Amino acid sequence: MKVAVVGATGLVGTKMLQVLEERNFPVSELLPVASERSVGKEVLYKGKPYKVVSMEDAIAAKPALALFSAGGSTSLEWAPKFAEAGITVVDNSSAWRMDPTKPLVVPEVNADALTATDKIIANPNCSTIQMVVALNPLHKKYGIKRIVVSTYQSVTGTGKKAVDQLMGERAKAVAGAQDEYPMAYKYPIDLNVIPQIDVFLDNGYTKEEMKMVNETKKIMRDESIRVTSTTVRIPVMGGHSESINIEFEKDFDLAEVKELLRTSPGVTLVDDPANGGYPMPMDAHEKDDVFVGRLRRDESNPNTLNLWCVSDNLRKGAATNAVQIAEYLAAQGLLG
Ligand code: A2P
Ligand code: 11C
Repeated sequence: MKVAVVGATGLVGTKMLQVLEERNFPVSELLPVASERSVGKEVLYKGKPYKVVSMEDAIAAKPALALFSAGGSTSLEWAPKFAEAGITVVDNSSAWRMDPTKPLVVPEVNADALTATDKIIANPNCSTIQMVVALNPLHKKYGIKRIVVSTYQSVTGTGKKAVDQLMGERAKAVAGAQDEYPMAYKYPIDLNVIPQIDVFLDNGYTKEEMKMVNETKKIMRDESIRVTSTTVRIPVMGGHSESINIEFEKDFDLAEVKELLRTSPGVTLVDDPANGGYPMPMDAHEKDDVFVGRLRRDESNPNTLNLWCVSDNLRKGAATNAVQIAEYLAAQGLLG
């Protein structure tokens, strides 16, 4: 299958190439795409160099599939052009997620929403993906009434510039390095915590927080689930962490909750706190699962559970989820 990766020089695009390779996706011809300034540069796939091509040349080559991760405005402009040419787009930006005509998919939760007529498919926000993978099995069994989530998010969610800021600040603090580094955030991130991810909206929440609210309801197909979120950037690289408080309709048995999560696809239960067993970004890094632990009853409220969940935001939160959508489309004969 001919496959285009749009944004192939970026953090997520590079990870998409890595995940396609690792999972042995049937790529017969790869078309890496990036901005005009990168056309002609090379990216590596399966150890071989591939030249970056322009958007126009990628469309003309008529791939069956295009994985997009080049920002919202690029997707708004270009995804419809690919779709019109009959190319199925899986888009990692926020451009199409809340469009009622476009599916927003986490395969473990709602792959059945996909049909052959879907030409633009939205990949959810990373912090939403890991939360719904962990919570959907519990929602099916006990019915979620309300979610209160606070996040601890990796700088990799912002892109390469933020990684360079963190590493630059650290080198300066530790070794007195004088090299210039970019500022992806308004404030230092090393030895700091920034309670702002993306821009503030009129209701006082950030865009990232409202993504978690709105995308969760759409993916879990339940507008009645109440969600409130506080999203926070921390000086970490391996993945996003989330403290989640969930109030259910029905009461639960804690041992049953653990068993349910232990056997759910895409979830790894790490819950042995007495022996230091709980999920951490350093362990989730470069893994595809969502790691869940610190399971305990909220003793302040009936039918309510606390849990801690960690996942590599560039993998399950972005590239792996997109490739899993593509694998589902291919397996069901929904491409081309
Ligand atoms: P380029 O490297 O040429 O700028 P990140 O989120 O890590 O910064 O990556 C963004 C990705 O999106 C990069 O591959 C970048 O390419 C690509 N990109 C940015 N703007 C455009 C555009 N207008 N058309 C195509 N690709 C774009
Ligand atoms: C972050 N979640 O960690 C963001 C990055 O809507 O796909 C992904 C933004 C998005 O900063």
